[in-house]
Amino acid sequence: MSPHLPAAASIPAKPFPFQAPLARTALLAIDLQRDFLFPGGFGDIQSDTQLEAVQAILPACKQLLQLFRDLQLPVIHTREGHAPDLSDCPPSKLWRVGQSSSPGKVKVIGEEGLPGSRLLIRGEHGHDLHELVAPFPDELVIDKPGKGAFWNTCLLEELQAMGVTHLVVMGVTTECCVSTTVREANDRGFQCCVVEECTAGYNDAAFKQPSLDMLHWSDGLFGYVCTLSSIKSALTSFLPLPTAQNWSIDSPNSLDINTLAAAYRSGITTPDAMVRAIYARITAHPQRSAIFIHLIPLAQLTETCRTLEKTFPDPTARPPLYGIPFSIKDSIDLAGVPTTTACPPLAYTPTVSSTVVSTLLSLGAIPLGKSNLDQLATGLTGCRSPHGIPPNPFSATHIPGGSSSGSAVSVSSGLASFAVSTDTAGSGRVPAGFNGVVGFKPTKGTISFRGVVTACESLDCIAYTARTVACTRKLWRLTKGFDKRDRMAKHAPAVKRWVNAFPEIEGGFRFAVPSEQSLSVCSGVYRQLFSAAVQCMRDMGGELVSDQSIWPVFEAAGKLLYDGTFVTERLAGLPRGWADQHQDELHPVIREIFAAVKKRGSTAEDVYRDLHSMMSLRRKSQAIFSPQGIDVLLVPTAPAHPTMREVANDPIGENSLLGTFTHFGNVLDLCAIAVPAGTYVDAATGVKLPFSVTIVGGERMDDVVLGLAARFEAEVGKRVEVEKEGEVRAKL
Ligand code: TIU
Repeated sequence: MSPHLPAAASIPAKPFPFQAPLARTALLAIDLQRDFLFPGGFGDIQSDTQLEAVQAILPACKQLLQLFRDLQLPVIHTREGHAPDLSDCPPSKLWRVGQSSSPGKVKVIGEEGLPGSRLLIRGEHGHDLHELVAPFPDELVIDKPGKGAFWNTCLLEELQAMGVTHLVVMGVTTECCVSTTVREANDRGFQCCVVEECTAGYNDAAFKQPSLDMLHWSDGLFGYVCTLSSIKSALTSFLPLPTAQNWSIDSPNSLDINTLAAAYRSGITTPDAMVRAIYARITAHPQRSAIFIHLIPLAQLTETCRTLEKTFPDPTARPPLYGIPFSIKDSIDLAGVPTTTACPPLAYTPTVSSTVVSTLLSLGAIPLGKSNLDQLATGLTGCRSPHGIPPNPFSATHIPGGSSSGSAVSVSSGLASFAVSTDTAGSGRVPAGFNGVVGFKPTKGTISFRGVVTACESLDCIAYTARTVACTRKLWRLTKGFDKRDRMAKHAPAVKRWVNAFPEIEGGFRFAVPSEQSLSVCSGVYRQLFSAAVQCMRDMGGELVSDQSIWPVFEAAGKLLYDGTFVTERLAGLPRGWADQHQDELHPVIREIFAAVKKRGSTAEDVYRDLHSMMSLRRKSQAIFSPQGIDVLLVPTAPAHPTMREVANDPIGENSLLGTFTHFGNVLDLCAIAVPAGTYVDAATGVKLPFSVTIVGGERMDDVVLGLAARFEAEVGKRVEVEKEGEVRAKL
């Protein structure tokens, strides 16, 4: 949403004003398909209709759509229909629509309706949306096999992913799909408002008014009803939104996804100009080859930009990541470019991009190159690559963190808007923390891992690094989804949750922190900053739960990762016998780790024992992250920020310390986000370093974790300023 919009709009409605918090409001356009709007379509055939009444709403729908687009608020379209083989259509439905008594009207779903088009079948002409209200490339289209838009669709997950809790609803038909959807939405916690002139049905004389009255009757039994003029006058006062006035690579937050998108929309810069500026910056970086293992040639980048600019000339109708530059961890495939995992003897050149990268490309993002990493994505230090250590922009002596070292450094050094990487033991979180940026590890198996070199496959996960929680959320929302070609992919849960439309009233949440004893491994300044972060969470309405039985579950799960047999899975990801045959080509620390793993001589029995322990701990963790337990766990992202010298002196010991608060994440199938939480001056070197905390949530609680992280980010933003004031006062 635009930062220029006010927090909430009050729209006169029945039974009382609809208070829409604009950051959480979307337009839902129901089934404005040819099959419901054209003579010979499903609506026309099925009912002895008043098709004109339904067609007559189109200009009003277009106005409402334009209003939401002008405000840059999300728009979601639905389409009713079935698979071509009707496998998702209950026989009862087919049978009933075949009972028509009107001669010539006995046609059912799947038969020809509009000329050459099967009725309500996905992919057919009649199934698609009417031209006047066709979706833009950044708008979501939900295909629904039923009347209600939530049934057997991903609508709830998508709305949760966007953080939407309030819906303005339009479309056809009032008595059927609009009513069913609003009734369903009500049970799922949404606040809905139907716009009277933007909905109609096939028997308006009898049904339209009663349908709308039933929705708002009894103090809003299911929701609200307003008029087009009332919503227009409530919302048009915020227009036009201010446009970006200038952009240069050196302007503040120049590469932030939203800043860049606004600059493109205003026409003050283009992907081509951006790419040239960022390329100059990358090539001027003295240590660029420690950050990027492979850079895409400038000529290829400008060619990509030209194609993008030609394909999407309309600045208001562009894909959501149009012209956004990103870096790719070099364990993730980009077609035509070598994937090396910083282990040259294992390099290969894929012909197909990984699913996640393909999706990012299809959304308009521009890949700049492949970023450095700890070899074989094994490590949390960023000091285990033959290409050198990516330089932490905050300090020449401190580590960047790993294994997604180049990913985090590319974002924190202003060499990419975001990075796509991986996180097995904390590889997305730790480097983000040490680089003052956001690092998000969603629930495992929810973003496809296909086309990514595995480190420890059953515990691997895609991660994103970006400057803000909002941008990270956008990347996750746009690229998540079940991929049947990824054997570790997870189906969406059958039982769905609901949303809280009133977090400002019911904003309380419960959180836990590590035990005192485990926090004692933190440096003094990390302890202080972590206490401030805990206070910040309390000030946000969080209740700190001090239940001594919680932390040991996370601690035990963390130990399973490297002290148990799971580390052996790293060998199983390599060709059989490869690690033995290529010892001399491995980074010395990786060689030492693999040798230690072999020496243990773990048996299959040991592996099963560990698997059983993991499942017991997962069960316990599920009980912890439940309505009776806590919403989230707050941990320091790492216990301290070591120097490169400290890591060189004890590469394995320092590494395992770094994972104190991250190792358990994938073992327990959790999601987690590392968020900047202030800065401090390092006593030994005098440099200013970032501090970071990680908010951890249960499986599939990604939207909850992201929502709290955004609030935390805003709260910390306020405090950092207060801290500065304090510093000034102290000096005086
Ligand atoms: N039959 C009917 O009136 N409507 C539907 O089947 N779908 C919608 O309302 N969109």
